[in-house]
Amino acid sequence: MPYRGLLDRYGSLLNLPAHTRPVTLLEGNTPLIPAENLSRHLGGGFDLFVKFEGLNPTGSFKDRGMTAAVSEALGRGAKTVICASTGNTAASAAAYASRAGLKSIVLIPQGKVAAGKLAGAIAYGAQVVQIDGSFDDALTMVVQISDKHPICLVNSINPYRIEGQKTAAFEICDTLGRAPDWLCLPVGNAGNITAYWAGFKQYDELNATGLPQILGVQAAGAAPLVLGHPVENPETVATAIRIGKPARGEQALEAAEQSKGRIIAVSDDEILSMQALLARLEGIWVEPASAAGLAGLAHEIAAGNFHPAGKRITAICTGHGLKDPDIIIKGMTKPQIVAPNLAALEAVLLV
Ligand code: AN7
Repeated sequence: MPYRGLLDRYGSLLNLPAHTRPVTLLEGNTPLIPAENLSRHLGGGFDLFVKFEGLNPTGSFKDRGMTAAVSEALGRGAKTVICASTGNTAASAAAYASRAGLKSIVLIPQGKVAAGKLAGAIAYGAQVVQIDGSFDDALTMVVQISDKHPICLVNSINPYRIEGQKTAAFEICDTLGRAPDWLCLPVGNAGNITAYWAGFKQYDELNATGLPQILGVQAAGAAPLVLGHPVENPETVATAIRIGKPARGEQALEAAEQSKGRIIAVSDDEILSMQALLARLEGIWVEPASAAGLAGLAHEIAAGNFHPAGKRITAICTGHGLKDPDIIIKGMTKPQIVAPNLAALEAVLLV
């Protein structure tokens, strides 16, 4: 059977209204990549898999929820969708809206969106509005305007986004034959952790696949769920999760508690070190936020808070490294320039 996208494959398990009209870019079906080199580097003795969500059509996991939310909006007769975004939601909303023939409007925090995301939103034809404020300000504004005008909100407050994102948990269980022992993932606005937990619970009820313990990871400068209060001016190199008031914060805490997991914070240095390690040891290049789940795992192992022996661990890498080229370019030494002849090349390579 050819692959026809997530609503085709898992639609019967998703709580979507009958009027839903599928809009798909054949999202999902992402690889669960064994990461033996990284597992060994972290001490070994456990199975580590990376669910590489950066391989979705617009380069992030947001496409799972967006196929559901835009399909519902189209079926309902919506003409315009809107979202606030740190970048990935914007690009995804813009792509799916265009495919559905809808207009998209995206609000982004000024100057804090990675180049590949902003370029994507523009390429897919969104009306992009920069807010002189944070993601949290932008989210408040899109909630207000969609309450007042016939514009469909496609942030993860929209329940169909969560329905679509549950499919990642289904895929992991289908591939492994059961849920992993631990699931590690970054947490920003907390839609994804909410969706994974709902998805694993649903699959366990249907197929007895078991439940993972969930390790949610925030950036230390944007860690409201660890601190226990909103963060007024969140700051982190991982701009995707530069969020101070997560819309689904309560549900994230519930997922951590019910799964006997936890939510922790890691520093920007830990995030960037893990981004580099994953690329160099495994050939998997992810954007900084996407390395947070693995950075959290490394942090917990190093601190002795977590004993991975014999465990099966899955880390969710939410977005592709190509989304944020600047973070690499800023830190690199400029490649050498060599005269266009063999002797010059030998002189630099064979010293
Ligand atoms: C790569 O695009 O919030 O906890 O507006 O882009 O479900 O918010 C992005 C979030 C993790 C956090 N990794 O997921 C947006 C946005 C990447 C992300 C998250 C985001 P949630």
